[in-house]
Amino acid sequence: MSAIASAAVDSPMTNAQLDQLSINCIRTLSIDAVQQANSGHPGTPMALAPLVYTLWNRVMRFDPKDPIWPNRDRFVLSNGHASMLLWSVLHLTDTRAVNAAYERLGQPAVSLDDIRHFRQLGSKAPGHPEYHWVSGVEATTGPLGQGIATSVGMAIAEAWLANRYNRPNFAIFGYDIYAVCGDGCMMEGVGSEAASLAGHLGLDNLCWIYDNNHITIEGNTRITFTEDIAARFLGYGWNVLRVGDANDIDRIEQALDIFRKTKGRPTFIILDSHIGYGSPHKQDTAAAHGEPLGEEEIRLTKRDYGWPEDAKFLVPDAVREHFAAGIGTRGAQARSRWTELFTAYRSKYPELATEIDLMQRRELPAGWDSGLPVFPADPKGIAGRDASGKVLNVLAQNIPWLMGGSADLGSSNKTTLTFEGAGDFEPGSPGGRNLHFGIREHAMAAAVNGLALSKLRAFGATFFIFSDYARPAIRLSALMELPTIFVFTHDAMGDGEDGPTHQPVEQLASFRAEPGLVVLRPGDANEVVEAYRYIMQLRHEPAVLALSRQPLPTLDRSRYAPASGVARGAYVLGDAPGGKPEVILIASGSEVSLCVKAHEELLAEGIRSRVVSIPSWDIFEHQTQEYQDSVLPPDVTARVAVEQASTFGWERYVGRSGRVIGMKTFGASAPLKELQRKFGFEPERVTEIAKELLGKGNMGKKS
Ligand SMILES: Cc1ncc(C[n+]2csc(CCOP(=O)(O)OP(=O)(O)O)c2C)c(N)n1
Ligand SMILES: [Mg+2]
Repeated sequence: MSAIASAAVDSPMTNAQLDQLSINCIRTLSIDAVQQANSGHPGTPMALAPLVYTLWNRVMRFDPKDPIWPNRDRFVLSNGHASMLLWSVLHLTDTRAVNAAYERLGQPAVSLDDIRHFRQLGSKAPGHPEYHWVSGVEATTGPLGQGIATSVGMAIAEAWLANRYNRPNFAIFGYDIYAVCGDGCMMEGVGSEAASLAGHLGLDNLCWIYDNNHITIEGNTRITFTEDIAARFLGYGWNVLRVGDANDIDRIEQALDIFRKTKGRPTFIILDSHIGYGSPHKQDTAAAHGEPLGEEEIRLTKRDYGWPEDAKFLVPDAVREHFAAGIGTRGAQARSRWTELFTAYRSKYPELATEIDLMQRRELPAGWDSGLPVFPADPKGIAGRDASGKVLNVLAQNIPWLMGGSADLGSSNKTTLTFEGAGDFEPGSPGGRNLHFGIREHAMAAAVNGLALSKLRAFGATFFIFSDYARPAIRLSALMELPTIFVFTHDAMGDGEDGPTHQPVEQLASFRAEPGLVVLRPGDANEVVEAYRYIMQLRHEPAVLALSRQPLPTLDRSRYAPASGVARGAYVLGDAPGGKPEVILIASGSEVSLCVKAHEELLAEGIRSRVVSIPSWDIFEHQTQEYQDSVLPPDVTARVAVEQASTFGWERYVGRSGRVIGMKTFGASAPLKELQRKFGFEPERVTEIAKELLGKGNMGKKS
């Protein structure tokens, strides 16, 4: 009879036996799920089961009955391919599900049936951890390096929250962030950026545990990764610890204890492990990384664990009870103490408590949009980035938990919060609202995700062209349905002389292609205001704001439609008097005023022109067909779209017979005016094409 069966039948087990039983249960669930799915990653769950067991059952303050309790410790599985670790532990701790409206539901976050259907459609045990799909997942991971980088934002958030809301005897926020990572996370650039930032900021609430198994997909890391990682993290200013045996749960607990006592710097624990631990033929090989062990090897491995060889998806009652007695009891007590504390806090500091409540539900405080500027008509106008700076400064005063920063371009992006008391978030001084990410765009975007996961409203900024350096994290923002804000200035050729390295071409098209991401390119200062008004009300979508570097004329809204049309994505700015248009000019951003000029010229020539501002395709396409047709009547086929960006995708608005003035090449280094001439962004070019479409062009004349 196996150890588990005999123990269950005979005498009660010792705690050490229960520990081992629980660890082996995580291992065997992982092995069985991968085998059943015939796909997945068994080896790392087998190796890290003791770590995850120790962290969850002995250390973490997490109440499985309320996985969104604000003061819980956070667990991020940055090596997301090891997802079965998370599914196993969420199942064994009986973590409960929460829906998007933040009401707790009765059902389990991950049922045994979900695990049996690992990686299958609809299962709450998908291939990689997915926030918003499975309760208890703190961040979507899978693209290596993202989880650890996101955890830095979570740590910034905790420090900020504690600084703002804690009062003497009221430690409302005081949680830790644990991230587990592997060689891949250590090799990815974003991990290095994030580690450097966390070390600089001295985030002592942050602990990364590195699974040092010397294995990646192509084999032993001696072929790719031989640096001294401890030296690297010491260089970053982290506290570096080592646990030489991933099965030594007491040592693991000690290391985690040292982390909790370490002040002034983050902790990095190097955990030496054996991928595929217990598998006689696959341990320590790349074969254990990403394929099922196979039935025979599973039998041998279970024998090694002292587990019934033929049992599948076996969860002994003793394991469930052991978790209930560990994290279950500890978590419930911690949460109920906190709830009591928060009740007292609410009566003593009602305003602060209300802020916390609102934040948790992603709601905005009363008066959040009061005092937003209204920009008077002005032919000289104001740059999109300058208007944005003014708006952000008003919003941040109205919304105390709105914060963010730039990747060293704050003065160019105009994202610096300059009002009295805005302050900087700095090492040892975590109260400021201005974050300084340094020239680390990717870590910035991931950190912004971490801030948003912590329920703060956060923005990150850089030049639009460098959004490419942040893209993987922005994609995760959309996948996680986070209301993050990315402020990208220098959105076209406005920085003419900097040349093609700095001139975005394909960025708008590619962000527009991203599901769930709201892309806005406002056409004048009042559209910037309305864009922010729209963005701030988003609760589950990230927004990318593309803003001009150069001044754009502020349209006279007594002559043209109000900028509130932004909320519908596209709107008719100006029309021919009385009657249907014969040609439609469509533009976003800096090309809106250009098209307005062309529109006026066409009207003067007796051509019935309509000009449409389309700051956001995404928003427009969510309007009713009726509205869309009212802006772009299907039977008006003479259409010209103008945008200083790739023409890719514009066919959908101009149709087969329309024309697009856009970019088909990279830009060039020259003053903006010359570039506008070279690439055809001039009103004359627009009118010429419009007339051509109407058969009224100067046919013989060369343009
Ligand atoms: C950014 C990114 N690149 C590539 C992959 C594909 N991938 C998944 S796991 C893996 C190997 C990871 O090695 P390691 O982190 O050491 O994990 P272990 O095999 O030790 O669990 C790779 C290349 C990925 N998920 N993300
Ligand atoms: Mg590895």
